[in-house]
Amino acid sequence: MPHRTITLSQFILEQERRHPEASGEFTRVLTDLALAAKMINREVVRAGLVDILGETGTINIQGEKVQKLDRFARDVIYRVLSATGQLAVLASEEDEDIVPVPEGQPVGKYVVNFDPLDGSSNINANVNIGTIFSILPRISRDGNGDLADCLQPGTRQVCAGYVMYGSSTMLVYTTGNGVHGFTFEPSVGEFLLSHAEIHIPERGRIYSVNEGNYFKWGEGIKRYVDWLKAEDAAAGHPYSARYVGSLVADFHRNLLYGGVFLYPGDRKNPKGKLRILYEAAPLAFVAEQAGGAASNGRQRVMELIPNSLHERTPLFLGSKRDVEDCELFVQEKHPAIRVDRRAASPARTR
Ligand code: P6P
Repeated sequence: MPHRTITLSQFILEQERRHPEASGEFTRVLTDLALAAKMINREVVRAGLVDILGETGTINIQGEKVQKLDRFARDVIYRVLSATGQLAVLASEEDEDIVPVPEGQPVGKYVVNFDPLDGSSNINANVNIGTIFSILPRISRDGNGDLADCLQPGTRQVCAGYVMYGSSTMLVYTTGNGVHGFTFEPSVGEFLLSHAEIHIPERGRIYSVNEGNYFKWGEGIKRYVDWLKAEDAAAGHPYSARYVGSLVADFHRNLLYGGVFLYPGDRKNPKGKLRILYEAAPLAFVAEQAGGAASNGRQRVMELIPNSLHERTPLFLGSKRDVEDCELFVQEKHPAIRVDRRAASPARTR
């Protein structure tokens, strides 16, 4: 059977037909996000040329003010999405407060929380960076959306995913019916289905964490990472350490190969670095739909209800069994800890 070329738009329509209960106009939002991603991709892949082109490393939008790439990405997404009539309100990593639909534009029934260009500090090193998005139904009744529309738990998401920009740009998303990946084909300007029904292995052999923070972590996470690194053939340890420092790139690799991404809290930042609304919750939805898990060490990330737009959370994300092990270490309940303690405690003399 020759491989069928399916564009993202064709796939979305097929999914709507197959899952009429899940279809909603949010698919128009998803389609428009893909358009914005193509526009961002064009600039991101050029960014490596800025020195050669003598530009200032910023984007000159139609002769207007020059902008940093992440601000450019935010404006493209805002411009494209706010023209659809689907949105009630947006929130982004680049905006301190919620972003209403522009005056005079129709107000719709969806909310988009997004990180326009996560990891953008890596751009000059030509490391993959990404857009992370989360689409939710508004809860307010009418008029412009409000803060409460954005501050919903991840379980309310109707769609979530990410775009990873690089030599091969991909869009990966879920609407609650599995996880599907599309690779951008510049020659036709389309995202083509390349990874249908992505499933993350139940257990991986990779851990991704910035070990430079090790001495700031709590005992539980220290013990967990030490356990992963210790020689134990029966447990398949040591795991391999893989850390790009770009969330989308680290998550995407672990999604395909299996493994666990860790961004723990520490004594300086008890809630860690990553935000619930537009980093942890959307990737948690993708991870769970691919058969994986996402936890803050004690609770599903999907159930967290943020009190503010930029609220952070410790994030343990990836293969189900690995996230479970991590939770047990954080909660001091993992059987390996008891064995470790028995081994460490001196033999009792009568
Ligand atoms: P650290 C990039 O700045 C980012 O927000 C994520 O993409 C990435 O996972 C994390 O921060 C890296 O943080 O502290 O390890 O440099």
